[in-house]
Amino acid sequence: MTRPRHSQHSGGVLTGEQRARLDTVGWVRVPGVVGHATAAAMADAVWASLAARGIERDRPGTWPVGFVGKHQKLRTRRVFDPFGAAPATVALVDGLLGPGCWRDERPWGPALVTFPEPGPWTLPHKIWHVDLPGRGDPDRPAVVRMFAYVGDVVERGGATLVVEGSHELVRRRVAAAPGRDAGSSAELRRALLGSHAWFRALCREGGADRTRRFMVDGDEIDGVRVRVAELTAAAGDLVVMQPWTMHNLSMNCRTTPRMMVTHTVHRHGAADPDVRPGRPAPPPGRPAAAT
Ligand SMILES: O=C(O)CCC(=O)C(=O)O
Repeated sequence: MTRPRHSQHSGGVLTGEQRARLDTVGWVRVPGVVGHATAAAMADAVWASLAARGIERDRPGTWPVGFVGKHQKLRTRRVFDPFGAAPATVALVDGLLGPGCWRDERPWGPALVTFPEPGPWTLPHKIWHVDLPGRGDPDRPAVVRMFAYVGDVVERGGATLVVEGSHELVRRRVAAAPGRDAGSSAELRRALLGSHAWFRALCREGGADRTRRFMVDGDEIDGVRVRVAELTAAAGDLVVMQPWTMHNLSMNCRTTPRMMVTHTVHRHGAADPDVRPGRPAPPPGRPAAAT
């Protein structure tokens, strides 16, 4: 397998092995960025906000099904900011963007909350997307994309899904593109599907044993291993994802809501990379956000 070139900075708190994993696979977990008590206080705030909408923690009968949005007030109140203030996060972003090259003033969020829904858990075919356009220095990402965990998120429990290796395929496209402009995020998606049967099959309904095909077997494309992984982690953890990684939301077939937060930090002076994180529209056949 061709090894991607490493970005300029080392990744701060990341060990050499973790940094290599981030570059090769596209994501890495940083455990215990905030303590359990801090994460639990955030979960309490989410539940208090949901209670105002008639969704009660101790009464699952009041729970909606699937993804629930509109947590802007929590963000405005900076409920999730302890993730950003944590020394491990600061060291991580320093390591990736360079000390003094960024300032994170925006409130942490948005929150990603998915309530349980009936199974069986299936691998989605719609909504696979890349947040950023394919522009800029291919070896010096303009942003750090992170997911933070307010509660434990286990397999089949609504974790964000990523296509490992997809960031490297995009990086090569950007490196090869005239003016280092490989197009918008929608164009990147089209290009990946247009060039590789594996991506086309991932984004097409049906096919035998999709979970095995895409999450276990994966494929090798131009020497890059691609595979779908679930970003599972424990309350208080952080996952950093290479910004050109194709990803998606997933069904929560467990018994408790999935509570995560996503956040992006921008490098000073980078042209506005037009990051569009957050939840795309739900696929047909899946319940829309209840509130
Ligand atoms: O809800 C999720 O896990 C997906 C989040 C997402 O697609 C994003 O933050 O860009």
